[in-house]
Amino acid sequence: MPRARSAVNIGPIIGPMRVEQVELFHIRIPLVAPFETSFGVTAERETILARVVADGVAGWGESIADAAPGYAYETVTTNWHILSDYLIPALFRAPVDDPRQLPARFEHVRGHPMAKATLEAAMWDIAAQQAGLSLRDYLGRLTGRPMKDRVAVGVSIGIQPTTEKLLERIASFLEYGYLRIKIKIKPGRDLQDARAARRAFPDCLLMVDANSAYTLRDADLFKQMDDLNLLMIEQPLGYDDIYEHSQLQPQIKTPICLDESIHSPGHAQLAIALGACKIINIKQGRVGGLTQAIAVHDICEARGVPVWCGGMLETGVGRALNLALAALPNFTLPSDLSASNRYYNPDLIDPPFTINSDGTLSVPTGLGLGVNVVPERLRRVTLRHQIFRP
Ligand code: OSB
Ligand code: MG
Repeated sequence: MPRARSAVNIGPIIGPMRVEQVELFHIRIPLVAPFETSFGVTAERETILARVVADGVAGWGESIADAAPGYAYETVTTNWHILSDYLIPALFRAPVDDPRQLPARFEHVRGHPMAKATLEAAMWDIAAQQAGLSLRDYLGRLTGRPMKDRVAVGVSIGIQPTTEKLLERIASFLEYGYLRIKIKIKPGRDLQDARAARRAFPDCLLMVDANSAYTLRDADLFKQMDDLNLLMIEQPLGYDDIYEHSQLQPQIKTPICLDESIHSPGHAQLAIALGACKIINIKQGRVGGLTQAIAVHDICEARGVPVWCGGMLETGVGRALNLALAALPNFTLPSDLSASNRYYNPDLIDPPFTINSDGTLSVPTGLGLGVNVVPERLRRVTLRHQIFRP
């Protein structure tokens, strides 16, 4: 039986964490249905989980990298290499006094934000547990900000075989309680799907995500989308572009939201200063961890740019971390945070995340991440396991 995360006894808010052991698990877990984006189809989620032990307390982190470099250059294999050869040794080098020191600890590795974020997540889980707090309350204490109890959630719907099938999927997710619908688009499956969705569901919060499938030459397509009252258009242009988005945004009324292009607080500043977007999707793994994610949140808030939490088909481990992050006040738009059963049956954690009747997910209140990994389920999906010690 996994140890329940409940009884709370308040310790120091920040104390040194001496890392004794790190375990990596390369997992492959089937999705309840294949997920298609403009960059490919996934039927099984492949990623890495890290379990870190410091001073006898175990914390968990989940990578957002996938088997293939379709969304970003990092993969399970590059993460394994960077973690085992650089980041884990850096964690063993000296105690960590505060999880917010980790971006500096990992600075000698350029890039590889997803690998860095995986270990940082586990350290945040440990730090919050040592303080006797849920991660949400721990972040609230460190930032001095009011944290939400519940996070408004939307669902991301992959490209469907037909427009009719898409409309059926939207109807069932709205029925289930999701507050916002995001549909994936790609050339040939864009305006027609978006128009059909808007016609069938005139009042729903609706948005599209192109995952970088277009260029500035497609500006007319996005101008036509202005008639559909979309909440936003996510990442229409190049995955590493900010400039061309700044050329597109003034040509359309619909807000552009950047996802793939934003890897740091500096990118967020640049994108906002250039007028490349009006909204930012924050994925802690894409920006190198929770510390940087909070920095992006704060920059956006100071400039009046709302944010929401993106997802990468996380298991309950990554979902729990995302929920604590999305409890920050500038997460004002519905996030890509679904119930566990949207992607997994069963999830790796117990109990699973379920959607509340008001279209929210509750932020866990147990110690740290507040979720328990079921060892037997983890064992079943693990392809490779390695233990590292100082
Ligand atoms: O672009 O937001 C994206 C999933 C995999 C890769 C990229 C993206 C997505 C999603 C899924 O949209 C969001 C979720 O986890 O629910
Ligand atoms: Mg996206």
